Amino acid sequence: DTVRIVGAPTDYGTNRRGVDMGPSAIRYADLAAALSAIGHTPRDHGDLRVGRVESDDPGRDDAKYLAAIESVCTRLADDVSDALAAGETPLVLGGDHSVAIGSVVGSARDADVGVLWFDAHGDLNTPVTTPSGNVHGMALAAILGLGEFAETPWANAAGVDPETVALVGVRDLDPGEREAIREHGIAAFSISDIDDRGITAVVAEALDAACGRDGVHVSLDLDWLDPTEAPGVGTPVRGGVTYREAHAALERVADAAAVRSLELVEVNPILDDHNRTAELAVELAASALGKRIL
Ligand code: DIR
Ligand code: MN
Ligand code: MN
Ligand code: MN
Repeated sequence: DTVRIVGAPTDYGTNRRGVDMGPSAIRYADLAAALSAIGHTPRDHGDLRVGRVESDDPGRDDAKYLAAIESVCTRLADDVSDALAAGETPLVLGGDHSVAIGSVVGSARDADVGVLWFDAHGDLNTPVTTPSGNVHGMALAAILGLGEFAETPWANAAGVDPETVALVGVRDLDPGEREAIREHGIAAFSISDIDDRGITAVVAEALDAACGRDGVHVSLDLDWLDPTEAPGVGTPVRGGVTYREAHAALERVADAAAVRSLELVEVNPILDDHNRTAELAVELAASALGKRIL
């Protein structure tokens, strides 16, 4: 298949600078060659134009740079939706996780899709519950239209509701996020569920919970993995999934022939050990897009 690569080099959703270099780092880790090696045709559309965070105004403390994020996500949604209309598989390179708002809005346009959110975090805060004001911690709440995001049409993904998303591997939730999971009945599989039942069983349940007729959008925050494997992230949390668990999860999602669109976010080269987190992101993308050992 043709895989359309779209870079979204944003820094707006987080307070650690450097994640805007993620798309360069992931390309430098030989993304295109890894896709070609498994029979795909990579088509790199370059990066979206993104302003400089240093010269922008955060605007408000409880959702910093939301206007700039709206601008990026609105354009990204169009690119993702255009790629799908052209029969291509969109592969979005972040950037911080706020770019997922654009990816999911674009992927869900005129389609029935589920969302698999592989992350240490829930990203379910709202401007009322956020401890940081960072929109990367609110991306999924925005997509679902929770709280004041009900009034931000550019951020709400059509047809994507609490019953069509699953969180996998979460281990660091804020009180308001736990409340959102309970109140809206969001399928949330914690790292403890993976301890108990194993990654492949958990992924099968997550696909059951959140696979639409037109497949799933896979949102992969590299802080999902243990920081020993993925040190180049802004908000590392100990006790993450292992290298093999991560591959096994994405292989199972690929086996279900379910991947409509994919994104790799939160790779921060400034914080990385050489480029190993970007290299890992490339490997995991290959697993999600059909790479097999035999
Ligand atoms: C925290 C951190 N829950 C927040 N979130 C992160 O700021 O809302 N998400 N790091 O990826
Ligand atoms: Mn995240
Ligand atoms: Mn995270
Ligand atoms: Mn619904």
